[in-house]
Amino acid sequence: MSSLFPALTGAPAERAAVRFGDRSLAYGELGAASGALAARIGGAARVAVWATPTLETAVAVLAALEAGVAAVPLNPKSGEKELGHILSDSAPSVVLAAPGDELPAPLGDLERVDVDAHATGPRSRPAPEASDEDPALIVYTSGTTGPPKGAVIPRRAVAHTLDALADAWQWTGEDVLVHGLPLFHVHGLVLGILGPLRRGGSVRHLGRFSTEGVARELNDGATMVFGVPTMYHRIAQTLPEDPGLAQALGKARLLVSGSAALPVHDHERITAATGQRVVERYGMTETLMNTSVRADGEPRAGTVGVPLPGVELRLVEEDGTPITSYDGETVGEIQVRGPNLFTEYLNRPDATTAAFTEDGWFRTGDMAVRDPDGYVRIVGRKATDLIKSGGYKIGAGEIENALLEHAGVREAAVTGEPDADLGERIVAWIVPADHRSPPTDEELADHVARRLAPHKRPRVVHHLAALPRNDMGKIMKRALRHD
Ligand code: MCA
Ligand code: AMP
Repeated sequence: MSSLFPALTGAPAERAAVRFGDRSLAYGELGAASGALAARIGGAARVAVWATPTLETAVAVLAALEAGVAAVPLNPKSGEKELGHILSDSAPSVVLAAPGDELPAPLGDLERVDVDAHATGPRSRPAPEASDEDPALIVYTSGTTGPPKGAVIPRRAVAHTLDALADAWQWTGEDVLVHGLPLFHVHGLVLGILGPLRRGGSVRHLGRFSTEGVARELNDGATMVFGVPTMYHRIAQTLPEDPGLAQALGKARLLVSGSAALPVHDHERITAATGQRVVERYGMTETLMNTSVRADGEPRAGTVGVPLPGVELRLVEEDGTPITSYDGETVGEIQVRGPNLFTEYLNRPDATTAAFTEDGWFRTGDMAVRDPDGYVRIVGRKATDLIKSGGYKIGAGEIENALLEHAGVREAAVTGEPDADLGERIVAWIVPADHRSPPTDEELADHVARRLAPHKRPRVVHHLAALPRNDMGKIMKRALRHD
């Protein structure tokens, strides 16, 4: 297929491409650096990328895609158990990392290639022999039970979703995006880095999100902001005491929120202070983007807009019958079909088969209604064992297993509860092995952070004498209460 990023060789060499803090690359430099690395890794089956929020990650992922090699982005804060699982499951032949980055033990046996973000050389390179269906990325995503699964995302899905968003958002090479999202998930990496580069525009990454950083970049010519609801909530909280932030946001062409629902209250506070309406889009690691409120459409807080071009979307009843009435009331599961979809879960044919209907619709597990004009409103989720915290999807089972590996824990159950900042926070219910000396909350949080990842740590821990169970011995999570 043709290059996913024609601007790497075609845009003026001096045109701004990516910036992280005070380090930046223009298209000429990015084309040279990614070209040099692509030549080095070409022929590899799969490479892991130590996905810190740096220029090196952008260069590494572009190089892999330009070489037609699948990239597996790794969360640099992943704990040893999670990292070990991802590495043994995806079996990359090398790991790409910034020079000087210290890599933890599970990566010790893997060949390492240091990314030279300032390598020089020709920008032109032979077109990769990869086809549209070849994998571009393998992104790990949590399920209700067991370890995360690797969603295999083909090149055509990346191209399709980015071009559909360009249509919905009137996104062009003139846009300058600002964000502070992590680069090991679809939101920050595919939309936030690959998106601007496919358009021939530029992105300024904040390293880590801050309202000051967003205001600074908008005052300095940035036109779009991408964030998860927690980030917009923090913006809404800051606005009353920071008129400069309101002014800066007022200059943006488009503010986009996704990864979880943005509460209507936060929509309203931002609009009241800035005159801007935040646009929501709805996606998933497995499907990339499905719907969005369009830049030229009617903004409507509490909805995720309409299906993107090329995406088929339907709601179905519990028994699989499609719901045909758009009455804003009848709730069904969202199923989607189209070129935006992943191909499979790596090494998990069972899970792949279960995720699709017989006629090829992907079951999202999200529950929604449709307004009479087709706007989609997400109202919930089928699985209560999936928690969305800070925009991260976290499986309760994964945390329960990690907690049970702690010597001080006899039984464990994990739930999510509403949190104004994070959307949901992780709550652990444990039966200590010894009630006279139970593990401290901090010890359990550290244990989960070290095994899995810091964002998966329980924020609240309750101690119980026993977990409520039904006659079959199954934990009744709805009966979990703290006295
Ligand atoms: C705290 N920390 C710890 C511990 N406690 N580290 C180790 N052990 C501990 N016990 C560290 C954390 O690593 C973090 O470090 C810092 O302390 C603060 O942690 P935390 O409180 O968790 O962070 P936060 O500031 O509350 O984070 C909020 C956030 C974050 C910035 C909004 O949740 C975030 O980046 N969310 C984005 C999620 C996302 O991109 N999802 C997309 C997937 P440090 O500060 O150094 O990091 S969904 C997707 O892709 C689909 C397709 C879609 O639709 O978009
Ligand atoms: P992930 O598996 O981490 O890619 O997260 C995908 C999930 O995030 C979806 O299945 C939805 O539940 C949720 N999600 C993404 N965008 C939105 C949105 N705008 N509103 C509500 N939920 C969303």
